[in-house]
Amino acid sequence: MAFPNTSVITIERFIIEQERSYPEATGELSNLLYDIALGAKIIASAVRRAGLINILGSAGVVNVQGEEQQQLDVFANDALKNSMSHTGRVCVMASEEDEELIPIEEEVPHGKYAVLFDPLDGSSNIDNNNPVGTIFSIYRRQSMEGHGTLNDVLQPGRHQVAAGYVMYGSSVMLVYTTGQGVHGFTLDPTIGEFVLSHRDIRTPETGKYYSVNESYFGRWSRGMQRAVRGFHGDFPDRITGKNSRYIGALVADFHRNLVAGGIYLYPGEVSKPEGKLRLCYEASPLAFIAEQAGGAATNGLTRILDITPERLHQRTPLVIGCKADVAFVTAMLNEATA
Ligand code: AFP
Repeated sequence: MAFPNTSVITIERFIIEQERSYPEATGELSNLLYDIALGAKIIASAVRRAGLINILGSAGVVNVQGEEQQQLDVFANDALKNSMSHTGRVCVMASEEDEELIPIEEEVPHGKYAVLFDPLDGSSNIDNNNPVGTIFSIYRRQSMEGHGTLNDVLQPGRHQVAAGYVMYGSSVMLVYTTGQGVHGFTLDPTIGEFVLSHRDIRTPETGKYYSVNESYFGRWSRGMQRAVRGFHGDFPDRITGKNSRYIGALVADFHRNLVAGGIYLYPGEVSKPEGKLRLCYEASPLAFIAEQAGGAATNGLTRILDITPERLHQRTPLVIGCKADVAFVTAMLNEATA
């Protein structure tokens, strides 16, 4: 009989080993990452059972983005809050599903980290059994003590100390960076642990896929239209044509492109230049991961990690993926306005 491998590297072991290279580390960030991993396991089990126990469907409330919330969104939001709120490691949280900051209760010690998350991204995929994801972003607090403030969460993305995502797909994967490369873990359901499956993920210089919702083509600027035509193969002297892949769940599209090579775009429209995605909950954390893997992320022209958010739910256009492909989009946008 073949027994499972007993020397697997769990996420816990990996984080502890990474922490050893920082003698001054207190272990608080490591513990915060386990807290999030626990929240992710709880969400994963609910996502897996969603079809079975009939908790699918709208919760009947509309979130701050004006979108109808699914019940699983509410559950995922609560699971993450509950996995972090009592630990004393966090001073404040912010969620894509909550209009205001999420304070930490008075009687709980207030820690040194501010955490932002999109608990269930791509939730319109739930009803069709397609992948969904969680995205998180961690900053060191700016305020000195007590309750965290808006200044703690409205920091430019380059100040992140960690960021990651969880993809609930054919398997559940947690991918994160603390600024020492990007590492991926797959949930082994038989032991209930995330085990190291993708060490030091590097994305190619240029990719074979492009991911964008082309039904909006007519609403984009001329420069953006030309960039996407480049991906069709219309300018072979500038860029090789790519294959189109679009799931409509950012985490799933981003993950494929990160590992296999590609670019994801969610452009602004001429009449809605800020686009759809959220800077703090989606663009900044994934930009940190993309850069750590050797890729790039811009709003078309400006590096995402250099943008200081002014509002919690601020939106931004997003161009993210392989470096040469992201640079091509910037060049096409600049040429169109020259
Ligand atoms: P939902 O959470 O409303 O499904 O939105 C998902 C998302 O924020 C992101 O995950 C997708 O890449 C993008 O929006 C899809 O948006 P379109 O349906 O406009 O292409």
